[in-house]
Amino acid sequence: MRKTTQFKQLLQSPRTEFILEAHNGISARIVEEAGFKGIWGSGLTISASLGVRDNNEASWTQVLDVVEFMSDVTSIPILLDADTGYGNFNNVRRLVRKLEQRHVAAMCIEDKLFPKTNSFIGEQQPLADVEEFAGKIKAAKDVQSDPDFCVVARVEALIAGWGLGEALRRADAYRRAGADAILIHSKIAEPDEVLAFAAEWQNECPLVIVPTMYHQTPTERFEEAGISLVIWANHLMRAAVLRMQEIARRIHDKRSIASVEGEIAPVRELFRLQNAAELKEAEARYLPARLQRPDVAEIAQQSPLPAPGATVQSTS
Ligand code: SPV
Ligand code: MG
Repeated sequence: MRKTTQFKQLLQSPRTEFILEAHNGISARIVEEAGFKGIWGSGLTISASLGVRDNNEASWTQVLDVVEFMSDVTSIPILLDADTGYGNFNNVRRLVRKLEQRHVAAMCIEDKLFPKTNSFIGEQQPLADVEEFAGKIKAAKDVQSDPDFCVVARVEALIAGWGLGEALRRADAYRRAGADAILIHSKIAEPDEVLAFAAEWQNECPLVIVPTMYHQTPTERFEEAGISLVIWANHLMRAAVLRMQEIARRIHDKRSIASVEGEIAPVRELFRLQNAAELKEAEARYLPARLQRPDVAEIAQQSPLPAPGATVQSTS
């Protein structure tokens, strides 16, 4: 099934579905192997992995390069966090074409101003003009060539302190402009705002949430509220940062790698995640025997992941 169709089915599933953040090829593969049906290409964590701020400091083509690596090594759909769309309606049109070429199933755009700031930084961030933002959604829907490519419209009214009424007004305008789903974002520690929104919204189109700040909420409450898709938005990056800091300190302080060896992934696990076994098999098929590398028994024994492209369905 095409990745776009997989993602559309996630949005339209009668159950609450879950996707997890990834920020590069290896983390994307780890998300898929864990059993998730989709990947959140997080603006925050892609920026963080590049060592820059979540303020559009990474250019949109740099983000595209990262998401292409993620897409190439996975067979589940990616919802790319495309911030504000990196410009106006015209930039959004070009972005959609480039995402479709890379088999990215869906994008999320938010009604803030370029360059954006992460929603958890500061107060009362300025919001986009509703009609102008609706035009971006319409432009995206008009230009997509795959009918199942999805546009998720992210409402930042609660983040900016404009209240429930404004959030609903914006969400309705974006739904009418053609959005396939509404992401309602909140930064308070309780789920009250998004649950109040969901109660009023009455499932007019699928709802997506990002419970980073209201993380203690039992998942059943989201299910009862009819939330379609929950995004666990940054947890692999945060896990990796903590572990990398700890291991780096220990190696530095002990001037030795002896004590950490048993606590980190073996080198052969990196080979496995890179699908080294498939290359070995391909060499056997395509290289004359005299030019093949000496057998690396351990790699050859691993069952290879699918060949590049083998599981990635065309979106056209
Ligand atoms: C991201 O993961 O980049 C998001 C979610 O946009 S948030 O950080 O909550 O804004
Ligand atoms: Mg973001």
